[in-house]
Amino acid sequence: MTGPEGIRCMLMRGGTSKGAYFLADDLPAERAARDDLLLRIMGSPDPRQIDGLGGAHPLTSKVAVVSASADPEADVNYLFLQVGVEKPEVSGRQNCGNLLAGIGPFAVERGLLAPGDGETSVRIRMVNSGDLATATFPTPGGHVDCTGDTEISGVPGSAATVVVEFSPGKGELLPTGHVRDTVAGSEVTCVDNGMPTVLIPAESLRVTGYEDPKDLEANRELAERLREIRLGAGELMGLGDVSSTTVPKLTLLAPPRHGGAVTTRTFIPVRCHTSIGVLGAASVAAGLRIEGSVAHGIAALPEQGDRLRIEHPSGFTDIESSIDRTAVVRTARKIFDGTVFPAPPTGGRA
Ligand code: NQM
Repeated sequence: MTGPEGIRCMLMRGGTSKGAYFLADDLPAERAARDDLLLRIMGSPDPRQIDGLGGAHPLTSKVAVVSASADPEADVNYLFLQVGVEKPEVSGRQNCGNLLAGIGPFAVERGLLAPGDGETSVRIRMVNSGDLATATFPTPGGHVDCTGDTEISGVPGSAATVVVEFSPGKGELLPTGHVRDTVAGSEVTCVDNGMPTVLIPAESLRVTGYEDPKDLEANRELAERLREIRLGAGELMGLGDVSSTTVPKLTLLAPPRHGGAVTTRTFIPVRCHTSIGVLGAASVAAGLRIEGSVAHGIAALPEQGDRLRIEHPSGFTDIESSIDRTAVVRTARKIFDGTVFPAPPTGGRA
């Protein structure tokens, strides 16, 4: 079979998401050419992404671009790109803490840094925000081994632990300058601990916050209310016109039901997350701790310790969250490593 030239690519599950990982050197340096190529690799735009690697959902239409870092504070640079499913869009406006979990193993496998004998820590510059994270994972005998006993909600089975520690970000925790704002008639708290997020009491939108994501997605009235709130909050958060961007996210809050701190349903921003993003959870956790936020009267904060359990549709995410520290346990797994063949520039795409 003849066709276009292939590109070296690793498909990995990172946390509860899945994406195509590339070395920056294996992609075109010019942005328009790179984005066009990524759309053809992922099979976008097409609701089924039938002709590419994408899994027909924003959580499985993700790309990580990795390179060695010249920055003395980092080993590697990680650029996250969200590839539209139905729209021909590639956006670098947000981070992804789930794909972040695969960056260390990928970097070692590609020879960007030498593994430790036992475990390896990789300092990662998240290019999208400029913030730093450190990922630590087992490398028995100097090799990446994704197998292990750690289970995370939303992923069947178990895999090796990846501990991700975030350095304090440069952004404002309260981007509007207020603990609460009234936006499109709803009281919200806009918070950013790595992911711009609007916290909204579920009850104020006439839902319980315990619904199945599919039922929430099917609720047209809710979708319209969320759209109005997001547009207003985006302006107040200094993000400008957010009508076609992936941030801010919207998280509906309800009292916990399984011993955690809070129940969440997160819109990213149109589809409802089947669990919750990592930095999304970190932002929710920070919001719960802010005196006077809309989480007051909804969340149940533990009396001791930094760990907050964020409940979500497929279980929970535990976040270690204090003023100067955010950490989370994830897992990651190499699914394939090889050569991906993009659809030809004009062939087959809608
Ligand atoms: O918040 C989905 C995901 C994410 C982002 C999204 C993420 C994070 O679950 O750090 O991981 O909010 O678009 O992959």
